[in-house]
Amino acid sequence: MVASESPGTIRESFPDDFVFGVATSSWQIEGSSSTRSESIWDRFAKIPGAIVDGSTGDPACDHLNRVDEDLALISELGVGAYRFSVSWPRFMPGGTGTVAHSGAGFYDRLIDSLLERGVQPLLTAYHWDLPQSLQDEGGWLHPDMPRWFADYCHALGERYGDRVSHMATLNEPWVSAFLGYAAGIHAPGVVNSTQALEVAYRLMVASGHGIGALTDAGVSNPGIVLNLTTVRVDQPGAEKARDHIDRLQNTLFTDLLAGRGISDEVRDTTDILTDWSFVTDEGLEAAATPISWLGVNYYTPIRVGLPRDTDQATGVGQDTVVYPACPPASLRPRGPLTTMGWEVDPQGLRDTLVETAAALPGVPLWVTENGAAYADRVIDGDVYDPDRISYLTGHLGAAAEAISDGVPLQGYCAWSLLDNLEWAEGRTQTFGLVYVHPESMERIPKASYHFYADVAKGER
Ligand code: NCW
Repeated sequence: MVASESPGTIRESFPDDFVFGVATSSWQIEGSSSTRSESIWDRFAKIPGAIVDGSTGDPACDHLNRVDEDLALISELGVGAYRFSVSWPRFMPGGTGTVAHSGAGFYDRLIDSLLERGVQPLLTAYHWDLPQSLQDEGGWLHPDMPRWFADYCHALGERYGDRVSHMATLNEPWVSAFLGYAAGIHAPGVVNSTQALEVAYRLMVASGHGIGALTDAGVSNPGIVLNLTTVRVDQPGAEKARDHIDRLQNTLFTDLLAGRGISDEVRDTTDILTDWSFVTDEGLEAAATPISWLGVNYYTPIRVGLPRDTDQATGVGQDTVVYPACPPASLRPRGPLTTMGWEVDPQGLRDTLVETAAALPGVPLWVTENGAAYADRVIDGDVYDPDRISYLTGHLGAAAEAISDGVPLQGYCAWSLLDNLEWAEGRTQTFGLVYVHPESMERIPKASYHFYADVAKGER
């Protein structure tokens, strides 16, 4: 075989300036809840059964006390970026007003230490841990929420904008709206599809105000992170449900960002639940505040089939209840599945990136999360996780192919650095490149950590 035909490394399939990173979020790793105010996830975790194994926000990964060890793990991984979120209840415990000296100082030290190690910090303002005091006022449904969120973002920009170029307002507003307000399986645990639709819109309005505030505070690259995915028909007859799910999963959010508002199809198919009278011209204008980058979290495609177990009263299949007003359908992931039950399909990442680039032309993209949960075991002090390595290999290949398709992809963050508190799944789902013992908190880099380090360093 001649040299030019040799496959080369994964690193070589990306441009030289492409950034490899790793991601976490505050509530999932920090712990030390006594040194911040209460978040909606602390309150939600107290509801019996809300979190499958009864986990609470403590100790999570005890990251507040082990930050040096975790920085060393990031450093040795050799990545160019670390995506983390600021805990709003730690930074601004009252929800509005005063910035907490100690809370803000923790992120100062984290950011400075990353920069000393040559790692670019990517900051997310809101990864689901809303101060409970704001929820008590009405949360994302409160008319003043865009202003409260903008003030919080402005304070973040003032404090860290000199050192952090890329900040995202929200992580996955789809999850906050539809898992938090329709399915009720995430905080605040509301089951009200009408409210879910309104929350989705209001989150995007608040994000637009947040983008404006970050810009005013001097942040050079404000953006947002969405969980987008390609939606496939699994059986003939499921086309209408597919289109509906695609609209509520993807285009509702990308249309608002692109200034296309809320489409007639979304309004028509959901008007049995809501008349959308809460939508205003000012709100739509705010939601379309230009972003300088978009983060895409991708894990799995959605495959839509005919109803399996249709609820006679609503006509909605059990599996699709998170998509308000969905025509009868069920979600039908095909194996291989991760332990989350999520289908493994790297082509889905390529398709998602191509579809997103078409929906938002000219907006630079990052894959801000991609990874897989598997049931890892420690054997003789090591964790061998070939399924995760195979998942990452496939998805990195798909990301490189998306670039060759013309997608302006600038970076990729693996989810996640650590086995952490997986929201309603507690500690039962592990996405980490690093194993974390649930009691001792000992960290053990898995085989996938060493694999990803080789990729980041160009050795693989
Ligand atoms: S649950 C979820 N995740 C995981 C979480 O650890 C992280 O904080 C999130 O950003 C991994 O990445 C995100 N996302 C929710 C996706 C739910 C898909 C459910 C589909 C049901 C139809």
